Formats: sequence, structure tokens, C-alpha cells
Amino acid sequence: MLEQIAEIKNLFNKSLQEIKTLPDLETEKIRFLGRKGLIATLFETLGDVPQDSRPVIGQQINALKKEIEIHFSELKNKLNLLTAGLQSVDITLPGRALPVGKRHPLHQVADQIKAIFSSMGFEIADGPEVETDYYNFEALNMPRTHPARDMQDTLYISDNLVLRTHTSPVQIRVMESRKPPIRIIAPGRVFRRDTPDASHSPFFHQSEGLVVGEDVTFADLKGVIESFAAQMLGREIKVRFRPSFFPFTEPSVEYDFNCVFCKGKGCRVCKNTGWLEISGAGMVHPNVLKNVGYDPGKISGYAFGMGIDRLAMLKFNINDIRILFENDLRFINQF
Ligand code: 2NM
Repeated sequence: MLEQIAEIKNLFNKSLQEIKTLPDLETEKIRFLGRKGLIATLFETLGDVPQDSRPVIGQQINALKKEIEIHFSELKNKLNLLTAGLQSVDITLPGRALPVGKRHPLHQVADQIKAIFSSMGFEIADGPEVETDYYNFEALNMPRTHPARDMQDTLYISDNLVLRTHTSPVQIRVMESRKPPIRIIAPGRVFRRDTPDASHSPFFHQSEGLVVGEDVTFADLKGVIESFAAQMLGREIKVRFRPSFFPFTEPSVEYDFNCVFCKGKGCRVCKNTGWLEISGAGMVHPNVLKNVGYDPGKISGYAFGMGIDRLAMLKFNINDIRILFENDLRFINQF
């Protein structure tokens, strides 16, 4: 009799391993606990057991019955959850990666410019894209007769309002609102009346810089531009300054970096000169300082421009400015 009990216990343990679905469970439940099931049969044979050992054997059969009932009941709960789809997820599997957007290449370059100048103590300034004639031209010593003010080059909103052609108006607004010392860069979108082609777009991005205070010199400007070039494009990049003219700076320069493609040896991109034109810079014109209420006898300053699109094109070897603005994912996903 004890052997029979042990055998049914074994059968039950095997059965537990094999039950995978609720119908399996029902079948097995009937096999063990049904009216004509294995446990019922055990109870029936209890009559053949000698009288004095019946209570002990009976207890053992009852204990096995309880055990089987508890296990079946637990298994039933588990299978119910599985069919409800709850624990059907294997929580040990690694999660599915969510598609995450990326910074546009222009933003990556703008972020880098901001980080480099921030590390040199510059603040980031911004201002409106629609500007008055005064902030975009007049305050910058660009008289009414200046060719840049021609309808051919500037997008006019009305007689007095333009889409800013540079971010210099931001610098004027900051100078008007504070006393020196000032050290800012003004990154942002600017607009020109141009027909798009590989090197022209009616809007593009600039980051101009401005430092004003007592004893600010042209040497400071050179040092800051050189440090920027080294951090942006590498230590080996040299900087060259050439005399130029802007109405808002005197003296004015244009500055070039060593060609990033041939490192100055000469190649197709730099037309064998070894140099790439970057932008312009200079000492802020005394008239501009006067316009914002500074005394040019006490205060001096330098300003510089830089094209964010142009730097992005150099950095990522892009030969057409228009693809920066088309938002074609086949292009953007490469960065
Ligand atoms: C350039 C080149 C040279 C410039 C000047 C000023 C201001 F407001 F201080 F007068 N802001 N930016 C400047 C000077 C910009 O871009 C090619």
C-alpha cells in the first residue's frame, strides 16, 4: 500500500512537469482526483489494509490528496495568467530599443561652437529674426546708400522691417542694454535674397562674436580665433588674417583656416591654395560704439563672424548647402 502511494506521488510529479495548458490540467485533475481517479482507487483499496494500520495509511492518502489539490490549484492560477497574456513576457529578455532622434548636423556644429566659446567665457545671446532697419543696418554704420541695403540683397518685410541679414543686430541690442565688459556669441538664422544653388541658400546660420571692454585689442581677437580653430578642427590648423573692409569694423580682416582636407598642402577643395576662407572680423567701428552710447575713447572691442553651415560643410565634407535644409532622412541619418 505504501508503495502504491509512493508510485502515485511519482506519477503526480511527472504529470506536473507535463501540464502546459488548462485542458491538460483538467484531464490530469480527473485522472488523479476524479470519482474514479487514482486517489479514489487508493481509498477503495484501503479496505484490504489490516484494521490497525488503516488510520495511518488513510492519513497518508489524505495528505497526498491535499498536496495534489494545492499543486493543481497553483498551476491553474499560473496557467490562467499565461492565457491572459500577463506573464507571457519573458522579463529577462533585453528590451527593444526605441527609435531615438538625432541632432541635425547643423545643430551638432552649433552646439560645438557654443561649447568652445562658453569655455572661453562667452555668453550665448539671441534676438529677433525680423529686425528693424535701424538694428540691421543703421546702427552698424551702414548708411542708406550701402549696397547691402539694396532690395536685391535683403528680404524686406516693409519699408522699415527686414529679415535680419546677419546676427550683428543681436550684438547691438546687447550693447545698448548693458555696460562693458561684454563677451558674447550670437548664433542664429540669417536671411539673404539669393537664388538657391550648391553654395547659396536664402537662409543660413551664423554665429557672430563680440568682445568689448577697456584695452580689448586686435591681438585678443587673433588669439580667440586661433584657439577656436584648434578646438574645432584640430591643433594643426593654422589661421591667416587678410586685410578687408566692413562698414562696422575698422580695421577689418577676413580670416582663413588651413584646408581641413589637405592640411594646407593644396588640393581640389582649396583650389591648391592650402587655405579656406572662413569669415570676417575686425575692431568694432567707433561709430558703432557711439551708436550704442559707449565712449570710443575709453572702450574698444572686436567682433567676428562665422558661418555655421560653412563649418558643418567642411567638417562633414558636404558639397551642397541645400541638403542641410531638405531634412532628407537618408542624409540626416548619416550623422
Ligand atoms: C562680421 C565681420 C566683422 C560684426 C560686427 C558687429 C558689431 F555689432 F559689433 F558691430 N557684430 N558682428 C562683424 C564684424 C561681423 O561678419 C562677417
